[in-house]
Amino acid sequence: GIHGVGMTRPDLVNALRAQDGLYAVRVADGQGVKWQVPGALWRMHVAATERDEVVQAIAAPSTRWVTLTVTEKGYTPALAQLLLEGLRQRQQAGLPGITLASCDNLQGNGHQLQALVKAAIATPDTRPQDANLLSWIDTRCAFPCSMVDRIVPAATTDVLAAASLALGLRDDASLSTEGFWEWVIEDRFADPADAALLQSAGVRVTADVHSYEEAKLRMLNGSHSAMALIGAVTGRPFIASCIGEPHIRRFVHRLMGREVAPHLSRSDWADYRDALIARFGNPYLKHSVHQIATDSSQKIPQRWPPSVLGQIAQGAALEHHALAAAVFLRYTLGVDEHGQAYALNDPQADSLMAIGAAQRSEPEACVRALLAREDLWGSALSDHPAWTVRVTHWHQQVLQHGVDAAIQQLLQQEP
Ligand code: CS2
Repeated sequence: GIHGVGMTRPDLVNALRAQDGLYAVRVADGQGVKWQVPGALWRMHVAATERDEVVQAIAAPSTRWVTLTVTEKGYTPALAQLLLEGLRQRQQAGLPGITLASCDNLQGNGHQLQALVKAAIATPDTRPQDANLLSWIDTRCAFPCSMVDRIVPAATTDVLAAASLALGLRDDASLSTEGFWEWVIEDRFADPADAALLQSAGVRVTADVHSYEEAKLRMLNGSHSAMALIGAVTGRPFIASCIGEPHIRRFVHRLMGREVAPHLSRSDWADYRDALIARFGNPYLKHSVHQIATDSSQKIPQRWPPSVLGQIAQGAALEHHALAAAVFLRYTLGVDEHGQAYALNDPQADSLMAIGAAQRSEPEACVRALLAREDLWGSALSDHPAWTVRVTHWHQQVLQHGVDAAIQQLLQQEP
């Protein structure tokens, strides 16, 4: 069973408790539509208000794994302290170690989680007995890297209505997803026997998660972020509405094939790209562009700069990413091309909007200010002259002619 933990908001946990942890999942794509009711969730708590229960759950003798899906910005010292408290109790009770598996879209997510937890021990107020805790974690616990891939948009009222129709009862926690799923995880577990268990359920257990991670982050998530920003600025509400436009589909196809694929270690990238384009077009997934544009400042660093740097190293064109970065700057205006206002939902919203505010009167200075941000682009790419020139060019086109015309121009310029 799964003991589900919401980090802050009680609404989902409350809805699930009222339904005994049961909820409907619509699995729908070109292959058909089916409903499932997973029954694995048996307890639910909110970490912010029920901390003791969460710590006790981590420390419970029956607990074998903690998986984390807390989004890019969720890897905070507070998360580390929460995990650490549970781990400390396990150690003191003489219990076995556990596997802590990050499932977030971060490169080397297991390494990042492990570093975060260990850094939380090595603080100035470290208790002397925590020296043992550190070595207990190193020897008994495991932090495998993993790549999880399944598109699961936030539920819409459409999905809730379809669920109540299919089930014949109200379900406030139903979800819609695609048939495709892929979980690749590093063969590094507190209990080595878990490898065979996962494999028997269709999970790929391997020593090399890296090549799957980088392909997914740069191809799927990189395209997602580009389309999300394009959709937000042009007023197209869903990923499927973006990929349904021939010029955007060609743009995304070329972004992946020309600028991302050359730097991947995964060799079956062409099949992967084509499968992604089909998944993006799934008409059942009303995947909001504003949902994906949320926290862009936390997502872009994993998704775009590695490909751009790869292109720069080879002296190759980076036009598609430069146009996407230009659209990101345009997005910070908070109003689409039809005059419709939208909110930037991002921990960096204030600083991004401050950078972008004057872009109509001082476009070049605004591009430079955005591209100077090391937290977004990394030290190697921020302020890079060739990149700055191309983003400045596409930003001018976007402001003068609009995003669609800029994309068309890019497609013609390099057939
Ligand atoms: C999306 C991902 O919201 C986002 O940033 O790019 O949640 C994406 O849908 C998943 O990674 C698909 O596996």
